[in-house]
Amino acid sequence: MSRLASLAAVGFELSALTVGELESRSPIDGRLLGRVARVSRADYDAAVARSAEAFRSWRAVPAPRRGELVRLFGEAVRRHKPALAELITLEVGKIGSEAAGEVQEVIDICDFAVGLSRQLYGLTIASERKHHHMLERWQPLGTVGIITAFNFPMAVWCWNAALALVCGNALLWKPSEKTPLTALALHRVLESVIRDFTDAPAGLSALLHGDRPVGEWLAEDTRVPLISATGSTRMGRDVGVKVAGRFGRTLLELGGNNAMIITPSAREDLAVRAITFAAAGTAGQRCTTLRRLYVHESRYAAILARLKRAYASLRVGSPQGADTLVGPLIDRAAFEAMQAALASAKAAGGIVHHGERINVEGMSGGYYVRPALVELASPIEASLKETFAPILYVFRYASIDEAIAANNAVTQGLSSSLITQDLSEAELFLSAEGSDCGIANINIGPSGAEIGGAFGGEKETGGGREAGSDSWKAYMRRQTQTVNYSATLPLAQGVKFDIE
Ligand code: UN1
Repeated sequence: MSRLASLAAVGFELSALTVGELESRSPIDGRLLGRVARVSRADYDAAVARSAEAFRSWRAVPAPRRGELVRLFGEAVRRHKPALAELITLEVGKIGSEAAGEVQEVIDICDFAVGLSRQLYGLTIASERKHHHMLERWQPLGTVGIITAFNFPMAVWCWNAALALVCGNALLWKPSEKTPLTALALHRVLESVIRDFTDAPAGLSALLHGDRPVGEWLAEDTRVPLISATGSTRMGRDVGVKVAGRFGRTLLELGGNNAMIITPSAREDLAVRAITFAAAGTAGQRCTTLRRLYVHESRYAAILARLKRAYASLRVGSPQGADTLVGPLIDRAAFEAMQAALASAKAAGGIVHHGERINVEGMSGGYYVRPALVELASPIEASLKETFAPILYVFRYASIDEAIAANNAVTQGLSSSLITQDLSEAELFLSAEGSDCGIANINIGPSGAEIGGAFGGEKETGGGREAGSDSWKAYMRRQTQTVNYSATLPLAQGVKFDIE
């Protein structure tokens, strides 16, 4: 626990978090970590009003100066990195290197946003009228509501928050009810930076603890022009429809059902490592987790044998153990969903390897499993769904066209990958006739994306793009401006409208 001590400087102390309706339990052993209060409707309304007020002054602060706030936040996160990572391990059950990696993702997006704060580029456009010019400018949007999932309790918020801040917006954050403490600690770091920053208004960012109703309040609130939500497709459909009903905007990052294709020329060691990290890493609880594997029939037996060996020796245990690779599932419901998917796969004729619960000494309150491999002849209901657990469905294929069609034959469209030494196959996969996902990788698994690229996916994944590239545009209002510096008023398209 001692690593958490640095967070006392920003007013976060686990031992003080003893009151409130929301309980945080560690997936490591089920132990109660702390409690926080759920936000009431009145508190919620007050926070939205404060954020609207904060937005009015923040939007006028020059963007590079807004970037300075984000730079200072990134610096503070660097200082608290060990503590924040420890908290992720405690509350989400990620192994040390993955927890540290998540905090690094927070730092990286801050750095990206700082650079961006001097690059919110618009366009100049040629006008058809003499002595006129046109511009496209990007303006701050307002308050951005950010709804995040348990599995990336810091990074996904920061993809949104860092960009939204440099774009001149105020923030409201509804974290997963499974990870209130991680959110609280990170938000306290931001609050401490805001407090010391002269140009930052007090209500610039608020944390709204709660469950479903808080998400609904945000979705229905016309004072919040953009809702960025990460989570299940079911949640996204709900939020998406509500926000659309009031003509608000959404940025959705929903379910994934990501595939990998192992071609005849694939390097075997690389493939096995890529598969195992992407399918079993983070205990299968990433949106980008590998869930479907298509192996060319000429390689099937060998790859499957290697995978079975690798899975049998995967070190499953407490994420605080130095050499653990697979920590616990988030909770009992996740374990039950996994077992139900495996049972239905078995009933549908699948051959299931592993997937059983593992008893870790002294941690009977945690749900530890050996990641599962399921051999299937063709898709079944379970393989078309996203079960947030380490289950990899393995198929064989004969032709590359068949494999690409199978990659695309699901309702989700987040990430995809192909392992090959064959240039034609790689280029086909990356072409218009290839993967239909938001992310397509060659010789890399579908997970573990860098923040520099736009992150998100197609179809039921929701269509939103976060983090790098030009994702910042989602957090701004596009304005087309036309300026006439002549003494007359020529009309566009040659329209005549001469008055007496
Ligand atoms: C998620 O699971 O919602 O690409 C985000 C990855 C991470 C982010 C995952 N950088 O796996």
